Amino acid sequence: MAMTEPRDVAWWKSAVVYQIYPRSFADSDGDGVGDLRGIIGRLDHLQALGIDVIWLSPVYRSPHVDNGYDISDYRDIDPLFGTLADFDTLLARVHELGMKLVMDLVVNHTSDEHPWFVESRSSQNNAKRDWYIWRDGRDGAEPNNWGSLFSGSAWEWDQTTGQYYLHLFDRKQPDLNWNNPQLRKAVQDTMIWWVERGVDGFRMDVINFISKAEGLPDAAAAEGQRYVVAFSEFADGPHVHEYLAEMTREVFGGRDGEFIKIGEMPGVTPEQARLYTDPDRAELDMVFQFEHVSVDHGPAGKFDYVGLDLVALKKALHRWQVALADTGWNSLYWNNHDQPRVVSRFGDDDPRYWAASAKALGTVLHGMRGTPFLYQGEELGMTNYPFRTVHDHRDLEAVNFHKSVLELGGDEAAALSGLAKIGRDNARTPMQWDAGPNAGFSTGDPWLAVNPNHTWLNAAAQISSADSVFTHYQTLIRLRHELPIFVDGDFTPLMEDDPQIWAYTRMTSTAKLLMIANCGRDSRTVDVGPQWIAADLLLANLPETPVTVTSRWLDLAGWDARFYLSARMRWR
Ligand code: TEU
Repeated sequence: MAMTEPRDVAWWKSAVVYQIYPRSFADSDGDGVGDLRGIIGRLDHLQALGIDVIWLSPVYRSPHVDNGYDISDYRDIDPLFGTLADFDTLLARVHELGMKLVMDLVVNHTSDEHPWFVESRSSQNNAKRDWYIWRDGRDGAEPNNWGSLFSGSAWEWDQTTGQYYLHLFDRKQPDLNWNNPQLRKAVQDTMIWWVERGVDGFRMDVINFISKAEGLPDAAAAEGQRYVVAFSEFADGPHVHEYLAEMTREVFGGRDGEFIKIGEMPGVTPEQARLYTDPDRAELDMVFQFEHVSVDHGPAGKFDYVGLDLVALKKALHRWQVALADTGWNSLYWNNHDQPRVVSRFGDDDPRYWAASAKALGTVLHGMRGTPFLYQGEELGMTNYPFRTVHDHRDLEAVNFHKSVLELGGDEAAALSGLAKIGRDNARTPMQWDAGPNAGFSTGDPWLAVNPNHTWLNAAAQISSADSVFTHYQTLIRLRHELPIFVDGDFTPLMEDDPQIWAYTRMTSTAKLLMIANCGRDSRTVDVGPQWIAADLLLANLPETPVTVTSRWLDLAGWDARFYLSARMRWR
């Protein structure tokens, strides 16, 4: 008797999301910075790729200290990017093409130029004083030992009112006080304003930082350490679940299933993520965890690059697959505007292996359970930029880090090599549309240098080629839409301790899928067991891959990656 499995209908479970970093995507007016009209002119690229949802990094009014993650007006578009009318045109066009649009919501902090903060800092008695986190100093110094994620103390002294304010990021990004109910209401009203404008959801920036530990206690410090990035005191704090549930209730009411709610959560554990994404709790739909993008960070922090341990990378992602198998949902990503390019980081950007490794990493990630995210240029296999001096970087995180290394008498060469490998500007170089001047991104001077490899690595070259990285991603996206096993199938890791082979299975009551990838240059012969004999090849990244499995031994070339599909009854 045929068994029909009840299918979970949440629309975002079979969707693929594409992130646009507007500043670097497409420039329509030649000022060297991407803009909304530029995006409108390139929507055909996204439609051809087949994605379902666009996540737009911030386009609100901002002084752009952190490229728009420092917002001074939540209800307007920055003139750099266009106007609200341009935004409405973009949204309408996206909807006409059958796609959805998600806004970036940065509400752990605002810009210090936001009118709320301008009021808050005007006097200790101002009605909005309590919308931010103000404290007296302690023994003539900062209120506690918390460090900013962007180097130095997390506290800034305010001369006018004689207190310090908290900023987990830059001093121009003061943290909001979510314990204040009026502030929470103001944030919810802003979200409702965008929902009424027609947006389809939110990607919420560092949303697990909004509830700080009661009393803002010192964090445990190592010997001689002055400032500590105190995840233990501000991540997943005491009221965060309550505030998110309230937000969902107040903003979306009973309609929350129509929207997508994504939480960016540095330091989140799988146990916490289960709570955030448990549908019965109605908080969020999925979170961005950071474990797999931290495996190459050393003891001295993210720019202390220690190289890739593939087993650690596999185990990090597998742990999340298993932890959210029954309750909750994963997001799947290699790249975003904060991460270096995956083909240079976990793949092999030597021209001989570049295409195969870009496709192999796509295959590994898109075969997993969760909602896959692509970051602009990832569908082309864009690589890291050859950064040399600190002047090549624009990102304040890089500039601050370099400065603090010099101040502390550290090793500048090591700092620069860490920045070149892990720095965020790797992701932010302009999108490579064609081989022409400035890669077709802008007719003006781009705000950040274009990667010199755009002469051969660009969209125009790939769209017309049958076996490009782009066409491989087209197929990965189509498979997720067409085959329920990618959405529903149970996940089981294989050969977890193998330092070169990445393999897992997905299984439903009727079908079984094998993902196997050789994450290295050397060829390997791998025993996959007799149960895969006669399985059909669903996708390969190299030419002349056998279309059926004829032996338990598979011969894999360097960076060979495959999906095999089999009906389950075959070995019952
Ligand atoms: O990032 C949060 C975050 O903690 C890191 O990923 C961040 O990029 C930093 O490098 C930590 O070392 C979010 C945004 O994605 C990022 O662009 C912003 O700079 C940050 O929040 C502040 O809004």
